[in-house]
Amino acid sequence: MRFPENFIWGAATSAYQIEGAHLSDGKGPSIWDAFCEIPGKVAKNENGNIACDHYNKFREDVKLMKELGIKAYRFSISWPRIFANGRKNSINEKGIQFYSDLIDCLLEHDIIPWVTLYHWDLPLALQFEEDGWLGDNISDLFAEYAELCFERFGDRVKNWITINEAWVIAILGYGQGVFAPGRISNSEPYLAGHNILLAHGKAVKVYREKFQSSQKGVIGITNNCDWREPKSDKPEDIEAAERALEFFLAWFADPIYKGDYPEVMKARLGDRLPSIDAETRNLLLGSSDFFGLNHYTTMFATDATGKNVEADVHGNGGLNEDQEVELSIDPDWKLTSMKWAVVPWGCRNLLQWIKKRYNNPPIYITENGCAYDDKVENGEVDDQHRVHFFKTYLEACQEAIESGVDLRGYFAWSLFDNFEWASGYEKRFGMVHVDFETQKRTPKASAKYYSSIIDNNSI
Ligand code: PNW
Repeated sequence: MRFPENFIWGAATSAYQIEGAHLSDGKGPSIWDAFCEIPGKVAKNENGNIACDHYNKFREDVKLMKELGIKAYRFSISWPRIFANGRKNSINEKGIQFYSDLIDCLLEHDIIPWVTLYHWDLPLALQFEEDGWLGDNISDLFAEYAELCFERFGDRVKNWITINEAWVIAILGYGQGVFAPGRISNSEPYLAGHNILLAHGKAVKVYREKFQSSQKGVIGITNNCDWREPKSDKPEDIEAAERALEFFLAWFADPIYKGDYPEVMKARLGDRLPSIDAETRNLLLGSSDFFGLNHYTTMFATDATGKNVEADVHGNGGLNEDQEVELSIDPDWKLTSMKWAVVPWGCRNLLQWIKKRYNNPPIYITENGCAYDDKVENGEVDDQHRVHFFKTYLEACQEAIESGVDLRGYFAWSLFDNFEWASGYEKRFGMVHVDFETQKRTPKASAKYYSSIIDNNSI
């Protein structure tokens, strides 16, 4: 089966993970620059100071994308490269020039830019001065930064993503403290999440009021969600899986598609979950032109009402106590080097769940991919595990499309091996291998496989 005509085939990256040049040409520090300085937060105490040196190598990187036949490139803009201290009074023209040149270079190669405005690298000054995503002003400051981007790049960028993965920012950054800014709390994630939604809503409002009709682009948000499969067909396990999906994806998608947080979250979190008043409801409802989805893995869900589930690698414990859901995996499932299970049918089920809950929105998978311990041998990387991953997940996408899901595009994560946050450089997600000593790029077998899929518009 072929994919729909005009299906968007892309690859994705993010600023801090690939650019390097972390303080070059007037860029200010971000919370990730600071977080990496804390011993023990990142594997081997690595950082994104150089990463793939994409800031200096973007022209050859775009050429490589063209050779691979990539049609769309999703990258993110680093807020502190644009406003060094996060505010309008610290505008950095050299940083703006970098993105402007990158965008021009992409367009010259017929590659469509898909731009994410926030992929986790908050200006450090705003962490100190505004308490990061907990602050009352942060959403307005984000909207001002977004406006500058629309102004300077919107003549050429027609696809905007406001925020990448509100769940990760809130839970991993403010709940578990494993990502910047490293806060540990069982209430702050819900306040951070709320302000992230406000930031998204305010940026969209600016775009729609001042730019959208003349620039003719689209804007939306990307959220991440793993699939939760009921462990048994007992009603309480079916409910537990549903509850887990509501705490994961509906937390951020319901306000946008239904105008309020899920009932189950309101009931279980009480005062910890800010409420959505009429004004906020208006701001958020209908504020995404498409449903951006990042998806990586699947777990079983078992009802754990009244049980004390111990914290473990499957994400149990901690904040999950609010849900009373126990997570587990099937021992037969194959794992990637992140220990994430490869379960393509979970991707299909999740797409169908979104279709049903949100009335069949246009969906773009803005990230999907896997990490493996790839090695260069005789100048080649034969990553057959990743080839298999893309093949089976794309087959699952086709099944979803056949069942009526309006899936319009797919972005592989990631174009390059890069700085994998708290895991450092050891976890390789790229279709293109990067030797971080020499900065040599080597397309893996999966890159060639992905090229052929794009060429044929079918698997
Ligand atoms: C996403 N989790 O992060 C990000 O958007 C990328 O920057 C990242 O490189 C990629 O996925 C691979 O990790 C996630 O723990 C990080 O559930 C952690 C989780 C999910 C997504």
